[in-house]
Amino acid sequence: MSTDRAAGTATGDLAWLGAHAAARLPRTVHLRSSGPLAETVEAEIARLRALADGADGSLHLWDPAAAAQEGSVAGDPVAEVLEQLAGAGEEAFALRADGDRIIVIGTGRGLLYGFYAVVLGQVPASPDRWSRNAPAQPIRMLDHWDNMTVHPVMGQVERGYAGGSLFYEHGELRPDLTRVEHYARLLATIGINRVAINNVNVHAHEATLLTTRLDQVARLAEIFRAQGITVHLAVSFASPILLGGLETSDPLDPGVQRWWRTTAEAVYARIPDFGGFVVKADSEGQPGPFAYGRDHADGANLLARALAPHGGEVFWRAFVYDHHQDWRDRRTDRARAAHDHFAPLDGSFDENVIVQVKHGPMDFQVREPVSPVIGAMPRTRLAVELQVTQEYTGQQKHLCYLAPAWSEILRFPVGGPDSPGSTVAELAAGTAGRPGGVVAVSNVGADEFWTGHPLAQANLFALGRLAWDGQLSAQRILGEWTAATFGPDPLVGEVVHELLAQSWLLYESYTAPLGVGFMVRPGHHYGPDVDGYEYTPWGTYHFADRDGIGVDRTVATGTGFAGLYPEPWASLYESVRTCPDELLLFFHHVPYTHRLHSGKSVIQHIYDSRADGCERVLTLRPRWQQLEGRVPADLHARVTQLLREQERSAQEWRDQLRSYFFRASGIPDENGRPIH
Ligand code: GCV
Repeated sequence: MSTDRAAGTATGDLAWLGAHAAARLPRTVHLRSSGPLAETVEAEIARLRALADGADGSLHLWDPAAAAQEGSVAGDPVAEVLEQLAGAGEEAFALRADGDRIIVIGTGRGLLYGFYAVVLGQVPASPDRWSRNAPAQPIRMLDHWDNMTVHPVMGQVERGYAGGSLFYEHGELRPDLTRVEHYARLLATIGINRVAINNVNVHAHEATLLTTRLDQVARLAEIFRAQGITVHLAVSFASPILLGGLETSDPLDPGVQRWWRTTAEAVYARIPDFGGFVVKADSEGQPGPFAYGRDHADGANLLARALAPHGGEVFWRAFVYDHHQDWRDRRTDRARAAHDHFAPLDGSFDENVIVQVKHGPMDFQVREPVSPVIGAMPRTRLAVELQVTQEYTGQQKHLCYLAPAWSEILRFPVGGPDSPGSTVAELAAGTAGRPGGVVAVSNVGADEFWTGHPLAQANLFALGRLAWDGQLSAQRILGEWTAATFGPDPLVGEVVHELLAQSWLLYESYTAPLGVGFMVRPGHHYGPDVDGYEYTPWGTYHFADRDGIGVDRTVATGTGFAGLYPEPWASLYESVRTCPDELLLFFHHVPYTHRLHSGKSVIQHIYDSRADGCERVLTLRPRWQQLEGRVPADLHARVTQLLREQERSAQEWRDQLRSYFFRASGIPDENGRPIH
């Protein structure tokens, strides 16, 4: 672990909140706030002070009362900005330069966020006007898929690629939670305001966090609370049976309802600001309301009513599909499932239910269309679920900076380009009466670099920044992260940018062609296996044969999935002529000789992009070598080792896919590059 000030970086312990961030904090800081997080700000100032000397000038952190006493800044009365802040909620802050002073005004979380914004250089302080900042998404949440014990198949963190759990060890909370404290402050710097602390696949041991192990939740809640973050628990829908000894979990059963009410009361007696429950029901073996002939609104409202008296909320996941499919049955389409189950329930969920929808209709593949569910539930609070942990995007062994993908998703006007307020970001954020947001699966674990691949920290950072403001460019966010993590060295900035900026498209180029997903090894999901899932009960994803490839999801001849979108998307996806190349095989089954808009045939695209992508991967490590001595040695070594693995794996992807599709199609590569 390195906190090497001489090398100008601080990595292991502090990620982007180390010496470089500390160096930005003005030497003189005046804090005038009686807000709830003032003590946190004070402690953070002291902590950062110990890391670096700080910048010239002074920082003034005021709550609105202090600002009102001040009266004016740079000659302007503060009354107007205070009025605007009052209407913007307790997460908002305003920032302005006045000579060599930087002024931040905010209440509660707003002041904390404003403080971190200065430290991380997220908002430039203008001498001419106040920069007002408020988050676009009311809910900015991370879900942890952590088990307390090591699961025999899934390990301790399900789909975790950064070592064991940050929270738990040997089935209980870790005795030393110092790194959880660091983690909480890292999350606050990027505006995260909620976390869920256990896996949505709730095993028997973890289920007890709700009852007999509640003290452990309370301990974590205390740590996160100090950084303005509320804690949530993933619960099993079968808890009344598992924990309460009842014979049923039927949502309409009065005994079940009573059990949830009493349990929620006990939780709030211990943790008054507890956030609520996250539920995966009737999905991949988890229990749910279907067992009792009830629907998902019945299920969600059961929990919502137990939490409502205490202000708690239910995050009810829409990830419900049949994982006992018959590959011979071409009508069942996993892509339709969430829409089929949830869209008809729009308007039936209680006010404190948030339906949590994966961003695409499948499951966090490297490329998917936006889920039509997001545009189909105007009377329901929604949260769009993203995956920071890189399950299908290289498992934190490959570089894959996901901010460009998330930007594309958040900006997509799912309700139609001419329909105002219909981008994914806008629909997720909801309205004042129905606030929603963004929830993402964390990529952090007990690993000394937090994320396994040290450069995967950029994804966590970007997730928070985009949930705060979906209009920020992926490139700008990358610049913020790089400077805060590695300092101002221009070569470091250049190389990190070169490695990460295009890495999602690069990863796509040698792995999943044209919107086909799941060509991965079943189980662990790493590395190529074209037919890995094709004949399994989990769904069928490419239908490749000697003549063609892709899934026909048209209304005319396929599963009808394309028709679940509003216009113009339904028609655009329906027609092979207008469907975008990158999604062609998601929506259509076409001959290998089909010409893409790019001018290439499908088969030649498959051949070329794999070979080109791989060649490009081979250029990354020599470039990274140039940073030896300019970034901490341990971090440099870890990245070098992982780049070697990325090279090996990319070659495997290239060779398997090129060979597979040559053998399937019999069509040679017109460029004559080797096929095995
Ligand atoms: C937590 C995918 C993953 C599972 C995960 C599931 C989910 O299927 O492979 O490990 O389970 O998504 O989101 O619930």
